[in-house]
Amino acid sequence: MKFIHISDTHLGYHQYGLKERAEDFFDVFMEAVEFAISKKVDFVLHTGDFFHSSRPSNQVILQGMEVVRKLKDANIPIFVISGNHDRGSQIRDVSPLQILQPVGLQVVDKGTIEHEGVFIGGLKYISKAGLKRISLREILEEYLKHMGNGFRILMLHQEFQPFFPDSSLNLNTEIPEGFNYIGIGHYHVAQAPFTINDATVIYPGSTEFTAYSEKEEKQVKGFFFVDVTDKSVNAEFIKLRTGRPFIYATFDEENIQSTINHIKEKICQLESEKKPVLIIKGKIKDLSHKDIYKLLEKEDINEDKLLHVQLNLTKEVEDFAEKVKVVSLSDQYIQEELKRFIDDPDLSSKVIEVIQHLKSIENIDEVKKMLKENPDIL
Ligand SMILES: [Mn+2]
Repeated sequence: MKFIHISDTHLGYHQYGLKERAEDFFDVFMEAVEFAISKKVDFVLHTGDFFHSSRPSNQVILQGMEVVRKLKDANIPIFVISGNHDRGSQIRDVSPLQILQPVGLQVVDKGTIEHEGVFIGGLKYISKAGLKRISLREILEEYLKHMGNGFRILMLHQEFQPFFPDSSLNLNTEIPEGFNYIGIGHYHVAQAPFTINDATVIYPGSTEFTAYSEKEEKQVKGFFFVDVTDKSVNAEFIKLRTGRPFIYATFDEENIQSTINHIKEKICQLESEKKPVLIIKGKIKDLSHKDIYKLLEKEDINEDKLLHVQLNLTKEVEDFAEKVKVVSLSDQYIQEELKRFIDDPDLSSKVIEVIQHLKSIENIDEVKKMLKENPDIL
């Protein structure tokens, strides 16, 4: 038996407000689907965040349909769970994945199904607040009672230690013995396969870059191609070719030329047909963001060579009156400040979650609409 396991495709994510970025998320998803078809796999597993939003646009729903239909035409079923991004409001609405069920997407948000002797248990994302009311382990023990003697797959989209250091969920204690394959979404950095209670645990990571993370700088995005013989699992990581290349540079105000040279060298080395995104990180003292854009322009590092420049720079300015350091708003800075400011760790992580969600929305009307449609997000 063969299958591919893909996760966190975030279809419809207009990263940096660019339509090209949204297309990138579609391209890599299609590449994985084409791979699955070429290998004639028995099925596809998707462990959540199929869509970036629980309210994908009509165009993005059509893209989702194209993905599912392509597999259906090749007679390959696809099983999916809802992630935190696409599970929908739990009170007023359903997951957008349900829209794709009539074209063949099989949503396994709760419970188990059997597919040609293979048992698949799925559980949609449950928030930290939700996990206070229920026990993950008890749910999974119940699943095992409904699974026969065949190969047993579990699909999850949760925050587990050590990948989410603030989480109280531990794979060793939460997952009962009895599964053969545990596929987990949500963490965007792919991991080498490992074993828990005789089960192979697979983290495919996301198929594209969604937010800057140091851990992802040297990583290539992909998915797993899994071959199972007599319950023994061989999982191979398949790199995606059609993703957007990213170039990372650390800005050094004392030695600007070395940063520039590094960027130019990296651009030259690229073999992708797609123009890269440049991420510049580090600290600036006297320069402004505008100065950096001008500097790049002067060096001919412009839109002919790049799709987008993202400045993740921290500016330290001394405020003469207060002697307080004003630091520009980086993601990490905001999160640390919020944790300090809001004493309750659950509440601060909820607020961070909401902010992360809002970040992908481009204008205030969309924010208002989202809050109105998803009142339980708060
Ligand atoms: Mn995700």
